[in-house]
Amino acid sequence: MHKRKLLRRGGGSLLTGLLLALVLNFTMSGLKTSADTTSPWLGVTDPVLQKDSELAPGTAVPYSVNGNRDCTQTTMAFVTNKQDVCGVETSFGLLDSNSNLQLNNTKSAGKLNNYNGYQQGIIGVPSSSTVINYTSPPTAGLYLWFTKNLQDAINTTVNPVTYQVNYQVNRGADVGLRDKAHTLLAAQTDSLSFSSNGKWMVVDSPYRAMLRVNLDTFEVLPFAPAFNYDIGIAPGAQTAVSSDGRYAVVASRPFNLFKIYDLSTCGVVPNSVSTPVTCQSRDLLPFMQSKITNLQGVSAIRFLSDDSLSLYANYYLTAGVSSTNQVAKYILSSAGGSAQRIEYLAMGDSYISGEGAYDYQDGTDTDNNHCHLSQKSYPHLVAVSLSFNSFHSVACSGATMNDINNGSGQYKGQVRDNKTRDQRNSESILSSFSVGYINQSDFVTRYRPGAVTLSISGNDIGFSSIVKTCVTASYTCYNTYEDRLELIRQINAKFPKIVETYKKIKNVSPDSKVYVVGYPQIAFVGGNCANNVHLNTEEIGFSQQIISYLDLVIKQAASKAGVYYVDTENALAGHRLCETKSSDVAVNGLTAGNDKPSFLHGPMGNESYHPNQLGHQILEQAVLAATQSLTQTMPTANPNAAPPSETGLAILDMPHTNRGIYNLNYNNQMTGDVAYKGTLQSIYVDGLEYSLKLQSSYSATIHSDPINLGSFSTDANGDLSFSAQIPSGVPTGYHTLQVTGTNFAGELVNIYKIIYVAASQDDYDGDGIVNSIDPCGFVGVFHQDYDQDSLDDSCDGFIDEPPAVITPPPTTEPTSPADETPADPEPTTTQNEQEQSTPPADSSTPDSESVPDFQPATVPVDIPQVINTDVQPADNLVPNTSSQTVQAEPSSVIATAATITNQETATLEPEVLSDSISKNMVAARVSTVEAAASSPTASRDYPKLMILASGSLLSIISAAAWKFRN
Ligand SMILES: [Ca+2]
Ligand SMILES: [Ca+2]
Ligand SMILES: [Ca+2]
Repeated sequence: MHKRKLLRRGGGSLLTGLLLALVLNFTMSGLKTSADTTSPWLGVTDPVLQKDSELAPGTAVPYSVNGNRDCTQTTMAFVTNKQDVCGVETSFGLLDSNSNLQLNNTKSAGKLNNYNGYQQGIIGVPSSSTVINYTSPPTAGLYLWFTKNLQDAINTTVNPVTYQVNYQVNRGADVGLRDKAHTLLAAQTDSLSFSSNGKWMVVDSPYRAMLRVNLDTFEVLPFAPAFNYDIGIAPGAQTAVSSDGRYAVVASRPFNLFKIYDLSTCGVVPNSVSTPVTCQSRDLLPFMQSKITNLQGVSAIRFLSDDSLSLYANYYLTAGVSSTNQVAKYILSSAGGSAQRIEYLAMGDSYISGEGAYDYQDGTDTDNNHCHLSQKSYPHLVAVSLSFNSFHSVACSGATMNDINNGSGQYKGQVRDNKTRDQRNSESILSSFSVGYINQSDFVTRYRPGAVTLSISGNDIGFSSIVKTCVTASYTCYNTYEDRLELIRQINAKFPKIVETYKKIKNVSPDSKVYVVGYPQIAFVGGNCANNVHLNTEEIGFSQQIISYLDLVIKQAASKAGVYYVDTENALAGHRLCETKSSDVAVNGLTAGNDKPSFLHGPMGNESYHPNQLGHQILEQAVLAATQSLTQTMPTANPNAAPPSETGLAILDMPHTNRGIYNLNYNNQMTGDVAYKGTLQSIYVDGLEYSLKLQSSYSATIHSDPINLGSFSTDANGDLSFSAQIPSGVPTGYHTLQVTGTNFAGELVNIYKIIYVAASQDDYDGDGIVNSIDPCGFVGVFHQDYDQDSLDDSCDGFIDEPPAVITPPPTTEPTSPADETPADPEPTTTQNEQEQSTPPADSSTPDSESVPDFQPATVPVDIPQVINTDVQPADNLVPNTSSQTVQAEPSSVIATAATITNQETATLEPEVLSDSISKNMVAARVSTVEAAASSPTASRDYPKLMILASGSLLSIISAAAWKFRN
C-alpha cells in the first residue's frame, strides 16, 4: 500500500522528467552542430524593449569593476575600521578589486597577498572558488592564470599586536588561459565579464578574438572579432555571457557595436586560436536606435535569462547636446520572451508554503519531500481572490536563504534524495514548478512574475528549533541576557544576507513587485492556554519579542533593498494561541508528527505552532489589504537602513549571568533532526561556508550540560565530516549539538543545531511504550481528548469542539412529505451533521437543555449492497483533521462493523460504530486496530480497517497513518 502510493506519486513527475530529458538531450546535441532550433534572438522578428526605470539626473550606472564586471557594494569590517567596498561574492567569501578578502562567516577582513611571481591583484569569480591571477605578456593585455579551490591555497597570519589578519596564497596557479596548441592567450581584462553562476567568462584576446571560456574545463571558444587597439580609441567593451554559455553579448559605444551571438552555432575551434570562428549573431544596435531617440550607448548588460537582458542606455534629450544626457534601465527580451510570464509567484519557507494548513500538494508530502505546500495557504487564496490566470508557489517548509539563492551545481535542494543540481533535470523542474529541488530564485529568473510574495529568514536563525527547545526544556528557555544577546547578534549577522536575497530577486526580475511578508505573532500573553500550547507565560513573552525583533530586522532589510514590507505581525490578533477558545484559534499548538518514517523531522510535527487554515484565511486578507491586492508600488531603497542598536532593547532586559558570549551559527544541515543514544551520529559541516581551516581539529559537544563528543579533523578541503557516538547518559529530549574551533581568520567559531536525542528508534522517550502507540511520543499526555478525535490534547494541534451528538428529528416534525420515507424516527446523515446539533425548536421538548441520548438505530433498513469501496489514502485519515463525515452516502447507514485485515485476516469483534461514520469515530476504532496490529509478528503489510454496513463493504481505510504516526 505504502510503496504503491509512492510509485504513483513519484511516477508522474519521473516520467515527465525522463521525457523532457530525452527531448532536451536531443535538442542540445542538435545545437552543437547547427542551429536546429533557431534562437528567437536571431529570427526576423524584432525583440521587445521595455523601460524599467529612469535614473535621476546626475545618477550614474551602478558601479562595476572596470566599467564592466559586476560587484556588490557593501562594507568590509577590518580589525580597526570598516571600509565601503565593491566586492565579488565568491563561494569562499567577498573579494574586492584591491584584494581585500572577507571569508564567509568571519568578522574581520584581511588582505589577500598573491603568490610570488604574479602581479599583485586577484580577480574573484562570482559563485566560484576559482580566482584569476595575472602576469604581463610581451604585448597587449595580461596572461590569466587560474587558481582553483582558493581555500586550499591560503595561509593565515594574525599580527600579534594589531590583530590584523593577512592571507597569503601559498602555491602557484593550476592552469593558464591557453588554446589547444598550448599557446598562452593574452587577455584585455577591461572586457572581462562572468556569467552570474561563475561557470563562463568572456574576454577579448587582443589581435586574436573575443573568447568565451568554460571555467570548469578552461576550453576556449573564439566567437567574435577582437577590438582594434591600434587606432588609439579605448573600446570600453561591454560584454556578457548567459549562465548556460549559449549566448554572449559584445557592445562598445565608440565602436558603434551591440551584438548578440548564439554560441551554439559556432564552427569548429582550431588548435591554434588566431581569429574567431564563424558564429551566428544579430546586430541589436539598429533596433535600439529605432526605439531610443539619440541613443549614445548601452552598458552594464546582463542576462536575466536566455531570452532577456537588462541594460542601461545613455541618450540625449536634445540631439547633439551632451548636457541633456539621460540614463535609463531597460529590459530587452527576445521575440519569444515577454517581460512578464506569470502573474504571481509565492516563495519562501513554511509560513508561506502553508505548513500546518494541510491539504498538501501532490509530491510535497512524501518520504523525500517535506515541502508541505498547502492548497489552503494564503498565496493560493490570494490568487483565487484576485482571479489570477497564472499563479504558482515554490515555497518549501524549512527553506533558508540558501534555498532561495544557491544556484550552484552542487546544491542538493531540500529533498532528501542526495542528488545535486547537476544531476537533476533543471529544465523539467522549472517547467513543472516542482518544489524543493532547485533554488527558488531561479523560478523568478525564468518566469519574471508580476508580483512575488516572499517569507524567509526564520529558519536561518533556527526559529522553529528555538520553539522546540522552549516546549521541551524543563527550565524557562532564553531567560538570561546572554542567551538572548547571542540570538539577537545571530539575527543581526544575517542582515546583509537578507538584504542580498531581496536584491537578488529584484535584480533577476526588475519588473516584479516584490512583497516581503513578515511573521505573525502566534501566542497571546496572559491568556488561558489550551493543553497543546506547552509554553509558559515567560516563554510566550519571549516568543513575542523575538518575532517582533525578527520582523523589525526584515523590515529594515526590505527598506535597504527597496522592496515592500508586508506587516502581518498582528494579523492573527484575536485568534492566537491562549487568546480564545481553542476551536477558534488560527495557529496549531503542539502537533504530533505524522511525517513518513524514513525522514522524521523529530517527534514533533512540523505543523506545530504554524497558522492553520483559519490562520491562512486571515493572512490572505492581511496581505491583500497591505499590498492593495498586490499593486502597491515598490519603495525607494534606503541605503542607511540597519538593524537596531543593542542598547536599550527590551528583549535584552534580562538578568546577566556574566558568562562569555559566543559567535553562533545555526546550521540546520549539519546533522539529522533525531539522534539515538549509544549510536553513531553523522555530522557534516561545509568548510567553505564557515571558513574552516584545513586539516585542523574541531571539537563536538552536546549541551546544555556539556558532554564532549570528541575532536575531529577537517579534510584537505576544510570540510568536517565525522560520526560521533551519542553517550547513553545524555538525557532524552532536545539538545544543542555544537562544533567549535578556530576559523581561517583566527576567530572562535561555533556552529550548532538543536536535535532531539531519543532513547531508541522505536521508543523516542524511553517510557516503554513504542512510538506507534505512544499517544504523544515524547510529551506527557493529559488523558484528555476534548474534541474526541482520539488525539490526546497534549499533542492535538487543533482542539476542536467535540462532535455534536446526533439527535433524531422529533417525531412530530414530518420530514419530506411525499416520499417513501417511513414515519419512524430515522436519523438523517448529511455531510454537515455537526451543524444539526441543535434540535429544532419543538413544543414536545419544551425546556430541555439536555441533548437526547445517542440512539444507534438497530432496525435494518434498505441500503445498497455495495455502498462505496473507495480505498481511502492513509493521509486522509490523519486524525487531527477536524471531523468530517467519511463515506456518508447514502444518508442512512445504520449498523456497521469493523474488521481488521492483516496478511491473515484477523477479525475484530464486529461492533456498531454509529449511524453515521465520522473520521473521529473511525479514528477511535483505528487506535484499537493499531494496538492489535503492533504485535511483533505483524507483517509489513499495513492493517486495514474495513467498515461494513449490513454486511456490505463501505470503506477500506489503511491504518498506516496510525501505525507509523510516530
Ligand atoms: Ca514512548
Ligand atoms: Ca483531540
Ligand atoms: Ca483535534
